[in-house]
Amino acid sequence: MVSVQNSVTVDSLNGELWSKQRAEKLFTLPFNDLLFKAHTIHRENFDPNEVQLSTLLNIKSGKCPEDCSYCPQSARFDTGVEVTPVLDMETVLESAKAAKAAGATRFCMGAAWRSPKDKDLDAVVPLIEAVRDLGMETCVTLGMLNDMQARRLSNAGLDYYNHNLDTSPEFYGEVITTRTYQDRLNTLENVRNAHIKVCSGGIVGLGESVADRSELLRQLANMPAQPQSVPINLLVRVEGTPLAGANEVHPIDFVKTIAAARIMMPKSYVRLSAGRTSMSDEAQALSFFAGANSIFYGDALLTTDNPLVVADNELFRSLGLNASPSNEN
Ligand code: SAM
Ligand code: DTB
Ligand code: SF4
Repeated sequence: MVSVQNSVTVDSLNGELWSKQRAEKLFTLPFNDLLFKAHTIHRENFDPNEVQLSTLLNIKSGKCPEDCSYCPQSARFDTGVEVTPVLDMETVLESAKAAKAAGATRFCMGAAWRSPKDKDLDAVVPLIEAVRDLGMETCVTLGMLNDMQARRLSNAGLDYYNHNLDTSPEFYGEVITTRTYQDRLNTLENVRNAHIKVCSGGIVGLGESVADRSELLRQLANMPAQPQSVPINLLVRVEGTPLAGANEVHPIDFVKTIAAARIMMPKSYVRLSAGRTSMSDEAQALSFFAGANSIFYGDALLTTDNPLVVADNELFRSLGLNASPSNEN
C-alpha cells in the first residue's frame, strides 16, 4: 500500500520571526512538498483561481543617477532608453482608463528618480488624485521618500508605494552602490508610518545564491508588518546594463522562490512581475499554483515588453483563472 503524506514539516509561523535556518530549509524541501505546502497556505488565505491585475506606466523615463546594475533607466548605462519629463495628465488618464477597461484594478506609476524633489511631487500628486477618481487603486514608485513626502502622498489618497529590497543585504552591494539597504528600509518605514500600503519585493536572476533569495524573503517577512504586495521579478536582461549577460534562472528555481514567498508571507499578494515574456505558460501556471496571485497586466512594463493582454487573457482562460474584481484587494 502506498502511504500518502498530506503534510510537510515546515509550517508558516504565526507571528514569529523567520530564522535564517528555517527560511533556507524551505528551499531544500522536495519540490512536491514545497508546492503542496505553499498551495495549501494559498487556499487557506485566498481564492486560488483569482489573480489581481496591476498595470504599469512609466511616467518619467530614463536618466536616473543611480547605478542599479539591472536597470535600463540608469544614466550610467548605454541602453537607448527614452528620456522624458513627467507625462501630462491627459496621457496618464488615457492609459489608466485603458487599463481599467482591460480589467486592471490597480494603476502603478513609476519614475526613474533616486528620490523625488518636492516639486516632482507637485506633478505626481494630481496624477494620483485623478487615477483614484477613476475608481482604481493607485500605486507609485518614485525612489527614496522622506517622512514628509510619504505623508504628502498619503494625504493625496495613495493606496500603495512600491520600493523593492531587490536582494539580500549580503549580496546587495554587488548590485547597487549608490544607495544602501538601510536607505531602502528607511523609505519603507516612512511609507508604513504614513499608512500607505507597502509593495516591496525583489529580483531573481542577479547572480545571487539560493541563500540570498531566502534572505530577501526573510527580510520582507520579518518587517514590522509584512508587505501587502510582494513583487517577485525575474531579471529582464537588457543590453547595455552590466547584468545583460547574467545566467538564466531555471524555471523550477523561480517557482521555488514564489512558493517560499507564499509560505513566509501567507496573506500578502505575491506578484509574478517582470520577466514573464521569457517564461513558458507552464512555468507561469506552476507559479500560480505555488501562490502567485497578482501580475503586471498590459503590453509593457516600464521600458521593456510584457506579455500582450490578449495572450494573458488566453492564458487565464486555459487555466480557469479570473481577474479579481475591483476594490477587493
Ligand atoms: N526608481 C525607483 C526605484 O528604483 O526605487 C522606481 C522604479 S524601479 C525601475 C522599480 C523596480 O523595478 C526596481 O527596484 C527593480 O526591482 C525593478 N526592475 C528594474 N529593472 C529591472 C529589470 N531589468 N528586471 C527586473 N526588474 C527590474
Ligand atoms: C516591480 O517590482 N517591478 C516593476 C515595478 N515594480 C515598478 C518594474 C519592472 C521593470 C522591468 C524593466 C523595465 O521595464 O524597465
Ligand atoms: Fe534608477 Fe530605479 Fe532604475 Fe535604480 S531601479 S537605476 S533607482 S530607475
